Amino acid sequence: MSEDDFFTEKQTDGVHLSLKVRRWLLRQKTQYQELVLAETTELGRLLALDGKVMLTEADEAFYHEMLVHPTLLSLDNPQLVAVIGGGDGGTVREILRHPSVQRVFWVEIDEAVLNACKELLPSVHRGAFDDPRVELVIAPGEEWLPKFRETFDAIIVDGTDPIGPALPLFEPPFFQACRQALKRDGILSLQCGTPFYFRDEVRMVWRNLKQVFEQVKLYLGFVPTYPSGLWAYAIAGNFLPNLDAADLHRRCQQRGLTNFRYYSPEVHIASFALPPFVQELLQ
Ligand code: AG3
Repeated sequence: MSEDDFFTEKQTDGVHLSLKVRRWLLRQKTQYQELVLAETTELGRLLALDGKVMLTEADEAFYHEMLVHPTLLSLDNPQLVAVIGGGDGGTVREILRHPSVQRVFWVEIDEAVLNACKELLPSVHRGAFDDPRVELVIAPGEEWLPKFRETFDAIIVDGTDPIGPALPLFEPPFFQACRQALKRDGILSLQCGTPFYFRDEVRMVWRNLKQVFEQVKLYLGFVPTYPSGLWAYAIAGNFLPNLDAADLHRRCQQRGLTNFRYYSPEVHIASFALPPFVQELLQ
């Protein structure tokens, strides 16, 4: 068995994750990054950018559900949503499940990623590219967003790690732009890495958000193919409602939301309970 049969992410200098590959589907240097799509032996198709796992078919729903639903279910009537990044379409797919949503601006920097995912990851986007509510914009999010004022009910940032080219999406100027582009009770959510290996990054994102928003909360989910599996998300706004599981159940029912793989109202509530080693990062 040769090493070529594996895709390996160097999660840290000393910890690597290797997924056995049955077939390489695409290896391409785009204008922005190195794109890999492959069929793994155990976890379905894999999307990687710059050597980092973005998703596998086996666990992408864990991530996309937890990035989207805590935010959209916190809003009474989300209509206008902006997604920054998320070229595979999984985030947009989950947003479109909310019947009140009228328009999704999907802002992705790399057209090559969009084209590859549209063709090779149909189980992830499930038609999101062709939904009439979706407006696709090819642009860097940090350049596109600043022209909006009090426009969006939610902004969801589905970027790569908060290091390297995606860093501007985790810095105060971009968060300021998000705040201005959100309606008064609008909500921002984003992924911010693993509190186990990426402590400095999680702390940096937390501090940057706190500088800009009245209320910021961190919550956790499990994504087996991401570093350590324990993944942090942040939710921020001027006003974050306190909903209990009964409220969330009611909203899910009203919106016809069933058949989640990871999300549930109980998981939603529990995901905000932070272990001491994570709380320490936020001091
Ligand atoms: N967005 C965040 C992936 C970060 C994973 N990091 C890593 N493997 N080091 C993924 C895009 C999915 N829509």
